[in-house]
Amino acid sequence: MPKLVPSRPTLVGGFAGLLAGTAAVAASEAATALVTGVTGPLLSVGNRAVDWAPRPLKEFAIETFGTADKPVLIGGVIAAIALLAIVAGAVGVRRPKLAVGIFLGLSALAAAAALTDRAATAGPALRLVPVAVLVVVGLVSLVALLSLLRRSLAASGHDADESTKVSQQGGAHPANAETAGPGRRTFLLAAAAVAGIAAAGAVVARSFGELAATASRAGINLPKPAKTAPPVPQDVEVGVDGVTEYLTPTDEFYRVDTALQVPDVPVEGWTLRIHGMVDNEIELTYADLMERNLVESRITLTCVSNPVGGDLLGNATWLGVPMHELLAEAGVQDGADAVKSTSADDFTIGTPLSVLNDPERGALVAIGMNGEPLPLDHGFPARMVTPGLYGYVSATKWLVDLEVTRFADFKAYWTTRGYDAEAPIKTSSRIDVPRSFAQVTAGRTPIAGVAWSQSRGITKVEVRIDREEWVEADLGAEDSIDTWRQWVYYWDATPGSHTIEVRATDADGNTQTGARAPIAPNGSTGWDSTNVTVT
Ligand SMILES: Nc1nc2c(c(=O)[nH]1)N[C@H]1C(S)=C(S)[C@@H](COP(=O)(O)O)O[C@H]1N2
Ligand SMILES: [Mo]
Repeated sequence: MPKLVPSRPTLVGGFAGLLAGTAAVAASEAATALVTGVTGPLLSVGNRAVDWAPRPLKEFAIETFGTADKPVLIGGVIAAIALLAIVAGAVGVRRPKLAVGIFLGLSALAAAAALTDRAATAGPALRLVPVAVLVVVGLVSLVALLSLLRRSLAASGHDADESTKVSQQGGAHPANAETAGPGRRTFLLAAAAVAGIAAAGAVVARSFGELAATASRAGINLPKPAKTAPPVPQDVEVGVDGVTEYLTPTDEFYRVDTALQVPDVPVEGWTLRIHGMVDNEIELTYADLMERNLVESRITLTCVSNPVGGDLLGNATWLGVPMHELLAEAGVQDGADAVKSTSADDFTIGTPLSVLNDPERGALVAIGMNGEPLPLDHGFPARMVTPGLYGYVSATKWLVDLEVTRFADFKAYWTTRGYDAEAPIKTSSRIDVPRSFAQVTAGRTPIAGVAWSQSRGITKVEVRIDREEWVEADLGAEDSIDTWRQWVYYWDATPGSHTIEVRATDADGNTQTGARAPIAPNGSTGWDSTNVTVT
């Protein structure tokens, strides 16, 4: 039988570590899929990383990767764990206790993350089930593979504990050692068994990973609204190829939140509690909301992290219960000036009470988006939608709690991280066509895009070429002051390279400032611009 005396014990050790780590994580993710209300090690460690990450890093991630920030972060967590598993295996050939130490350290981290995970709903004992599986599968695999390696090294005359004596030439081992020690076959069989556990774990995780909320959502038939949104005016679109669609398809709607995996919130058992400085505490079920006065309205949502020219905004038709009606029913007491809303994953938002209480403003507790129950990504079963305020101060997804209170008495998630407690959306505009560095042929060329100033409305959009005079663009029809407006300017393009800029004016007469401001602490400012070459 061929002996397992690896020519590079460290390399084989690293491979064994990676294999054991993969099996441990896969088995643990499988356990996660089988137990409801728990978060697996990859996601819970990722969630903690999101919360602990310094603000500039989070801003960088949102600005750079946008909605793809989550896969990027999970990829980072996987890479870091894989690296540590390889290191543990590599050092474990000589120092198995250190390998076990590294592994237990990682397990302790996973346990802490699982216990503190905001998205998990199960109790502490259940939350530790995936971690227990991680520890058992990981330890058994790691120790088994390493001891096979070490025994064969020892048997071949290499002293596994003294690296200096290990030959780097696998073929040249002493003949007298060939009688003892497990062979290459035994190690490969063990490795194959560990790989089998990893594969089985992945299959189970995939097939049983569906969230309870997915099934819950599939069973919902939204009632007809008591008040439907008026039809979209004929000419909201300016008819130029490449301009952002007036109504954003749900699957193209931007997503921004701190949850790596959507909180699993089936309507069964879900309630919305309204309390704090109110005369009557209310607790509403999903059925209660469905039976209420449901209104439909189109509102353009915007993220404070949207950089100048960015696409972290979208326009949808929302179906929901007017927030002011719920607050009136609870009976708001004197002295309150804020509503602190909390999500199922313990994310918090503070919103001015005056805005939510204003029937004209039209804030909703929404349960529908574009004719369907809210998608999981966008807050199923219920979320806030508030015209005119950036999402981080107005649009709580997976909403479970509304507390009438005072701004002086609490700090919301992003407020503790240096963002302003109040943040109205700034009047802004974006050039969609021509794209930057586009090749344009001389002659009549549409310059077009969108402009928004939710709760005030856009009254004017101007364009300027090569920093000359501002000229007025044509506006698409206004649907409502709470939605964006398309605009177009037909330019007689002349050969050469040109800079195009845009600015918008709202119904209050505010014209967008050209002064550049970063997204923190209350939203970017500056004119979007694009450079084109005309031939
Ligand atoms: N629970 C929860 N709700 C949240 C957030 C979050 O991180 N967690 N992010 C807010 C932010 S910053 C924005 S811009 C909007 C985005 O809503 P969308 O993902 O449906 O576009 O949700 C808001 N609601
Ligand atoms: Mo946001």
